Amino acid sequence: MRKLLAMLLALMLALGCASFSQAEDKVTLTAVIVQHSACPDFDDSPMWLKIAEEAGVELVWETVRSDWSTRKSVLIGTNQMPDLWIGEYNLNVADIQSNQELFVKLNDYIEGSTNVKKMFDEHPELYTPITFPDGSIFSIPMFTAGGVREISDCWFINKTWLDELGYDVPDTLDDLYEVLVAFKENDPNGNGEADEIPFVDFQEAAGIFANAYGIVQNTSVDWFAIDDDGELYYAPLTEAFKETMKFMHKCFEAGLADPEAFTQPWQDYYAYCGGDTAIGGIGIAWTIEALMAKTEDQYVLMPALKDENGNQYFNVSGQPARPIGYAISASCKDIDAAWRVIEAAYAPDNGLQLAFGQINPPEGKGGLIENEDGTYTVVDPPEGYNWDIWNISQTSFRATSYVCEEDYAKIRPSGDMITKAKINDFYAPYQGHAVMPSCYIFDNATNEELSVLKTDINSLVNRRISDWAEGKRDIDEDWETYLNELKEVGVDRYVEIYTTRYNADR
Ligand SMILES: [Ca+2]
Repeated sequence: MRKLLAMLLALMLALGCASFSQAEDKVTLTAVIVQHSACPDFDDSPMWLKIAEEAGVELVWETVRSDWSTRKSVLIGTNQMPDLWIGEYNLNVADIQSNQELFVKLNDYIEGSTNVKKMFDEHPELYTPITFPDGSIFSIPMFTAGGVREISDCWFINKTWLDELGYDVPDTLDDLYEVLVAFKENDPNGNGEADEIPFVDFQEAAGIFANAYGIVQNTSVDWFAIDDDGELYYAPLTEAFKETMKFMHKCFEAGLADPEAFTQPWQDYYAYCGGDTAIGGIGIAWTIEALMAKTEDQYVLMPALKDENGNQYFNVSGQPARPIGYAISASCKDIDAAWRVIEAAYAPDNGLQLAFGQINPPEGKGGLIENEDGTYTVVDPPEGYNWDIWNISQTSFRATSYVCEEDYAKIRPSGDMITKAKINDFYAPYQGHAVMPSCYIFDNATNEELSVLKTDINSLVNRRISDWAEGKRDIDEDWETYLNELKEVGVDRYVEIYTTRYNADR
């Protein structure tokens, strides 16, 4: 194709064709993207060619597929920055924070925009993770409504075993315990061996058990939670946490988890759960089939546990937004043109295409078929194709923009699509509880202080979770000692920093 274009170009130039003068005036902008191996380069992407056309630019992509950290330090360290940074894995807050002078402050561009401004107007919470303490904004987040990242891990139970033994899906801790014991004692997989592991990936259970004690967290912020009055608190300091730990211990002591639960690498339980015979009673993973590869049809999703008031809340993991989707280098040769690219990418039709693939794609390609009633049907992958890989190869993977709730509601998933969307839908009724936002931007001094506090405190808490569960320490006897140790490593200051920041937004 390129060769053909080059020949045509040569021919037209030879003929003295004037129609290319406009094309020659087009500014060429470089963009860098960190990309998955299954996603083709964007140079020939119809989605991105359309956006570039609308912005009146030509985009030249550098696609990085491995060793990004080395490449990134060269780009930033030697100031060979691309004009545009596009994609969710390119930059983190620290990259921008330590190099603010290398990036364009975008506040005025946002204010003067239509498409990008619409996203912020509809989701003002998106300002939080990108706004620096002085109010400056250097990046534009990506946000897809119904986003596939609201629940990172789900939990699920072997329904075949439940039916076999005459139990319903448990939704209280007492029922859960009873079922786990029954799984252990009754050879529910019927092979005559006591090979069942009632609860797989048990070290991840603490966060879910805690829901039954009223602790509902954004799991990406490690045990911060919000109480009924809207106050932020640090759960590991509370009686509810202590009770959660006692339940962990009760299960572990009764042999309801793998004895190696706190030390084994995750590959181990993926190996023993992935075989032809179901071994796990309850598991925690990204999807059911990720863990129970050959027995997934035996499992159903577990609901949130009921707390003492009968409420069911499930933890949120992260947010559907990716805070740093787009940034412009201060060295960009035409900053207005670079902004036009971002603004074009956030137009509703482009937002849909980037997230789901081309609208009305040619035969054999993935994307969305536009229906007469204004809805869109997702094109199925070819027979036998893995959905995830297909999806990555047909969309602008890792480089989406904005899909609002109204547009997302028009999407009709294909049969294969979105096990994950089904999981999100399943847990949606349990997500009414307020949680702390995923990330705040602090000044450099506070960041340094936090990084020490966070490391010490998390490691202390995580060590205790396993020690208590395994019975290496008695929870009641150890509790005061533990609280004092937390104080010694600065838990009061840690909580103060987050509380002050959280309250500033209230
Ligand atoms: Ca068995």
